[in-house]
Amino acid sequence: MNQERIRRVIANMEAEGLTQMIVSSTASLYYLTGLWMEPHERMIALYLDDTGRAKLFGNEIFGIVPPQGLPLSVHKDGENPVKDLAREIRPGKLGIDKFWSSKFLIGLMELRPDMTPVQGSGPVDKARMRKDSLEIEALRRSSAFNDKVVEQVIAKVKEGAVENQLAAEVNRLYLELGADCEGVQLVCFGPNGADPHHSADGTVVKAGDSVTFDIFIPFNRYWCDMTRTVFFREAGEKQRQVYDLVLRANLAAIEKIKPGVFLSEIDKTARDIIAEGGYGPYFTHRLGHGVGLECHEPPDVGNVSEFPLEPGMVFSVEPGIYLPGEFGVRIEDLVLVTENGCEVLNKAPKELRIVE
Ligand SMILES: [Mn+2]
Repeated sequence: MNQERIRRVIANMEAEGLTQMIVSSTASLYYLTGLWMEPHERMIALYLDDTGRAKLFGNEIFGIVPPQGLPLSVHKDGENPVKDLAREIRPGKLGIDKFWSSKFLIGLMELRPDMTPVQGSGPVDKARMRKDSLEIEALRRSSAFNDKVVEQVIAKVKEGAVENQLAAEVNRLYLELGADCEGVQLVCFGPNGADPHHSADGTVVKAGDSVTFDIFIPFNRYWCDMTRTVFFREAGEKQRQVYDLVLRANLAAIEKIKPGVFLSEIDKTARDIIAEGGYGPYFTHRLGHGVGLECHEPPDVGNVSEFPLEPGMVFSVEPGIYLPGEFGVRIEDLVLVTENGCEVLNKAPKELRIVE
C-alpha cells in the first residue's frame, strides 16, 4: 500500500464528510495498492475507512497476492460476492466508486439496509489529480514516445495512404517502443476529420485533405494522448484560417495555465478565441481532460470545471473546429501544471504543415 497516497485519500474523505468507502476501479486500486486487476463481471472492492483500516475483497480467480499489511477476503464463484463485505461495513454513509456495478451495490444494500450509499469516487479521484514525482516521470516518458511516433507516422502520409493502415502503423510503432498494449488510434482524412471520434476506416488520402492523428496509449500504465493535424499537398484559405485559429486557441490556453486559475477559465480562453473567429458552434467539446492511469480521468477541462489548478495536475488542451462535409482541425497537447506555470509534455511541432 502506498501510505502517502492513502493519507491523502483519507484527508479528502474527511473534507467530504465520508468515514468509509469502497474503491473498485482498476486504476484507483492500482494507485493505492500496486495491484492491477480487471475484474470484468466479478467483484473486487477495497474497503477503506477514515482511520486507515483497509481490507480487500475479491474473487479467488484473481489470484490476488495483497501487499504487506493489507488483509484479503476471498470469495468463490457461486457465493454471494458481497457477503463478507457486508459484515465489514459500519452503519451510515458508505462512499461507492462511480463504476462499481449496481448488482454488487444492490446486493450490499439488501444485506445492509442500515447503510446509505453515496458518491464515493471523489477522495481517490482528487488524490489522483495531483501527480506525484513517479507519475510525472512516467507521463513525461509516455509523451516523449508519442512525439516520436507522431513524426514517424506523419512521414507516412503519402499518395495512396489509408486511414486504418496508418492507425495500424501507429500501434506497431507504439509496441516497438514498449507500449503496454495496442489501442484504437484516430486517423481522419478530410471530411472524416469533422467527426471528433471518427474511427479509422478504408478512406484513402486526397490532395487538399486535412489529416488528423489523435493517438494515445499507455506505457508502463501511464497514458500519452496527442493530436496533430497536417494537410496533404495543399491547404486552402479556409483551412489555413481554421488551423491558425485552433493553434492560437491552443497556445493561449496553455499560456494561461498556472496554479490558482480555474479550469473553466482555461476552457473559456480557448473557446473565446474560436468564437471571435466565427467558429464557436463548431468547437463542440470540452477543452480537455485529465490524463494519468486512465486516458480520460478527472479533472474535466470544461466550462463548468470549478477547480483551481494545482501543481501536479496533468491534462489535455485540445481545441478543435469541425466543419461537417469539409474538414476538421484539432491540436492537442498534454500539460503538467508547475509551481508557476506549466510544462508542455508534447514537443512535436505545431506550426501549419503541408506534407508531401
Ligand atoms: Mn485527448
